[in-house]
Amino acid sequence: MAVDLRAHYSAHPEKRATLYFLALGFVVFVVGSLFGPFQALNYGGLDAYPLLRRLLPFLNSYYQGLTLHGVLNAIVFTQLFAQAVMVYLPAQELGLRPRMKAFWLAWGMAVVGLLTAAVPLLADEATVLYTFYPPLKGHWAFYAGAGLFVLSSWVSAYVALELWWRWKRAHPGRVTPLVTYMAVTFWLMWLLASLGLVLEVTVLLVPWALGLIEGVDPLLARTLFWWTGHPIVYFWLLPAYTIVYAVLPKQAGGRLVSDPMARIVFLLFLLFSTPVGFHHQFADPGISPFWKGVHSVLTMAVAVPSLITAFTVAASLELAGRLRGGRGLLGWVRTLPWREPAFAAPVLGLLAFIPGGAGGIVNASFTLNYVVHNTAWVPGHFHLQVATFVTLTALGTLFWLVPQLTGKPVSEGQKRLGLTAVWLWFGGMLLLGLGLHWAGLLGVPRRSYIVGAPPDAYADPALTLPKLLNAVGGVVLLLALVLWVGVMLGLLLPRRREPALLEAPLPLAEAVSNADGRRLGRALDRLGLWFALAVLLVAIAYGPPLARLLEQLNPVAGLRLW
Ligand code: HAS
Ligand code: CU1
Repeated sequence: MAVDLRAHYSAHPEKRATLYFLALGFVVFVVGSLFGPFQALNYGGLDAYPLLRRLLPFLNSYYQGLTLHGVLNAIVFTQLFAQAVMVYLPAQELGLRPRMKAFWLAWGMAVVGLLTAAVPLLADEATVLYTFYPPLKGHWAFYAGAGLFVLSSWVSAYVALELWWRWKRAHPGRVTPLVTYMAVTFWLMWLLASLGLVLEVTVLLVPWALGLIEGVDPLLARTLFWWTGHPIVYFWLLPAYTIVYAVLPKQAGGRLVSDPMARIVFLLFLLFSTPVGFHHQFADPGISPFWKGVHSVLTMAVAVPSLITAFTVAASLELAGRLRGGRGLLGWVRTLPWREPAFAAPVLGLLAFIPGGAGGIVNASFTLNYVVHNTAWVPGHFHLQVATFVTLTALGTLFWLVPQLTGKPVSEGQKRLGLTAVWLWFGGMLLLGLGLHWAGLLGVPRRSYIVGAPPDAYADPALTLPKLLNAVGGVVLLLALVLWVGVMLGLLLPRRREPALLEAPLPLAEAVSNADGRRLGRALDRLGLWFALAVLLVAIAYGPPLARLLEQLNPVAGLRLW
């Protein structure tokens, strides 16, 4: 049967906008990921960068590629995915049409911001890595573009919050539905969290890069950066958590064991995500150890919602496995739908998230941090977190979301190939994660073109195995990426569409215990109050140390090291 796509999209304009965010996000993901294997080979002791330079003649150095990799994969891809799902999911759940002008405005700002930042990045005028620490000084267009890109997320926040306000007005006294609750806490968290970065870029970096002010205080800039730089990891994480709470139990054939527990988790992220940034600055002078200690303790608090998630999601999966007939201590694991990439991808990601999270606790421990800080251990940590769990969940999501947005069916062959790509990605990241952690413990620094060092610098025989793991991991990941692109083209290029897919409802799991109609549910729903508390915590954790930094400013002129 022919599908009148135009009519469908005019009834559901949010689907087209969501598709635009996803499409841009995944193109960026693929481009950014191409640099990764070459960096892994560097950490494998092999210099493959000249080869990459032959393919991409604009590339002047390892660090230019590394900047592109970090900016595109960590900042751009993750935000675009969040802007797609954290608006689309609540809109579908509530059955409301988002304010489409604002939805498109967010997309337009993201595109213009991305293009503006891309020009200096490609021209090697902003090789400042994705943390752009002063005194490294890039072209103003990079900072302005990045700032505009981040500001587009504020427009997405408005679109999601407006949906919620509209629903609340129409349903006085009702408790917010779960996915919308997750989206609202997520966007509130991000509004508070992103303030540091927006201030850093607009007040310090853009005027400085334009020559309007002569210097910038590096410590102040770093502090504002990490105000956002830690919670940004939860900005990447929570869309994936939303999916593993709200959708995964359904795909597993079961139910979410506790809806109130899921709400508590998101509320804890709203409260504790931001006042913790000093755990990235333990080694920075000029911040009192007292405040570093406070942030270290609060970091332990923000690990709690992930520990609760481990319990709740595993229990939901066990329930599903037992409903499918699984018996015994672990028999239920086997009965889960491992052949479905939409299921396998996030679950494999969750498995990698366990060692990644344990490493995070090590990082957050004030004293242990000195052992691992600025070593390859740190990229090992975040490749398990964002590059494995978050990315695999995003890849898995496409298998049910793209058919719903486009009407295009996923064939059995595509599922099999997709599953292979997912396993390769998981395996490659485990090898790389292990190799980088291990090399880091042996003192290999992060962000270093180690193959360019003097020959005996990294010749310690103890490094042989971790180097091998990194190199093999990189090659496996390149294979996974190529296969993944093939699967996606195979899914998107054919013109066949099935109307039933377009009409399919969101695959949302029911919960065993609910929040609606309960006192706890109503208390958790008082989000204005909880947001005020979150602001207060940030004011306490950042107020005095920032006041101190502002009292003793030490502006320095910029450097160009590339
Ligand atoms: Fe981190 C550095 C501490 C989580 C990302 N982190 C980074 C950087 C990035 C990053 C990008 O305290 C580098 C920044 C830079 O360039 O300098 N991190 C933590 C802590 C957590 C944590 C305490 N990080 C993340 C997440 C990220 C991320 C999530 C991305 C998405 N991190 C740090 C610290 C540093 C740091 C320091 C600075 C290091 C330095 O010196 O520079 C916690 O949130 C982690 C809690 C997680 C857990 C795991 C729970 C397990 C779950 C899975 C359960 C499994 C199931 C499967 C259900 C406690 C939820 C069952 C399966 C069946 C088959 C049944
Ligand atoms: Cu952090």
